[in-house]
Amino acid sequence: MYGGGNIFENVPVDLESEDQEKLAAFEARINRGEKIEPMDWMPGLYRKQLIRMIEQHAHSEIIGALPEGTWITRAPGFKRKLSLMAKVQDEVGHAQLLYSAAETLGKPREAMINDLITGKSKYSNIFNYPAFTWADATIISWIVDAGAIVNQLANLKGSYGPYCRALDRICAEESFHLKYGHHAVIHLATGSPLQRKMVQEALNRWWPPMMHFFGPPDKASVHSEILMRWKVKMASNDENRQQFLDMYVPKIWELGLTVPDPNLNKNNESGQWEYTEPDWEEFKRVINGDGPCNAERLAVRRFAEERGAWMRKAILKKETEYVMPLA
Ligand code: FAQ
Repeated sequence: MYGGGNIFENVPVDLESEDQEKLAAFEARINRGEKIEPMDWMPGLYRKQLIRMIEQHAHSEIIGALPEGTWITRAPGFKRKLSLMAKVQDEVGHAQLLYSAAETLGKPREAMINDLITGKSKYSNIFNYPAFTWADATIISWIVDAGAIVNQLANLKGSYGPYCRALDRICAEESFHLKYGHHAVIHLATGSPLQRKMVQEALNRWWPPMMHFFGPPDKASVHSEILMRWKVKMASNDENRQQFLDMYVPKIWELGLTVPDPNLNKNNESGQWEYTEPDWEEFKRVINGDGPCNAERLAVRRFAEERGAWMRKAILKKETEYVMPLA
């Protein structure tokens, strides 16, 4: 809908061929804590990395609406239905904010959606797993949102203005989701033996993908070094994983639930959590399209894209001039 073309295709992405004076000034601005805005000079690699990351984040929000979305009609009671519907709607809204932020870097929204539905772009591993029961939906709303907040609260202090402003609003909304999710999990965890069993089983299912959620271990992370140097990522994958464990394992235990990892333990000397390394081969398969629900998730998006085409055509006037958003 916006965007004048993919300017990202024509920019250099190796730092040697950048203007070294401009690069030094750019890095000095970042080190002073200034925000970089869309029309400011930036190295091609910064642009490319931001598009990759923000676009994947936007796709994750839109695909992330699907596993919970299927539970709206089956949520127990009117209040839960209302809350879940509002939450799912928020997630789709987050995707819109993020697509706008990515568009400021020059990649049109149509190209991003196309890369999603053709399987070219990645999105979060976690949304490729099924939500079998109502308890799965509550665990997503609590635990997955918790992980998302840990990551995004760090990154909202980052260097790219439009992304940080989008994250600011997203985090405020996510914190409502987290409260709703926690409330729904407490209800099940303090309910009948069957409800407790249901929520424990759901936690067992979501724990391994949740350990993957923060990305590969730092030593295997491809992009962290440059993203942290340029203050796009404000905490490493392992730091975020540790912070999530620190904040949420005690809350899970408080509810009398167990974490399905016999080796999970906080080492009091190092202050670090020790855990069983999740299956990173499974992670790779899932993020590369071969998880339990990848095909289904993309089929839903493709269907939505095809069904909505007439509407987009109808509302776009031929003479409209499209501008790149500055978000
Ligand atoms: N899933 O070098 P790194 C949400 C890929 S929003 C899939 O460490 P990086 C809201 C990575 O892309 C959740 N792929 O990568 C919600 C790269 O592949 P590439 C999403 C992953 O970028 C809640 C390769 O592995 N959040 O949940 C994952 O430095 C409830 C190498 O990895 C964001 O997107 C993964 N988990 O760090 C909605 C936040 N991890 O591109 C509904 C912004 C890694 O070279 C319900 N993103 N990969 O082909 C980030 O903070 C970072 O991009 C990371 C990954 C931390 C996700």
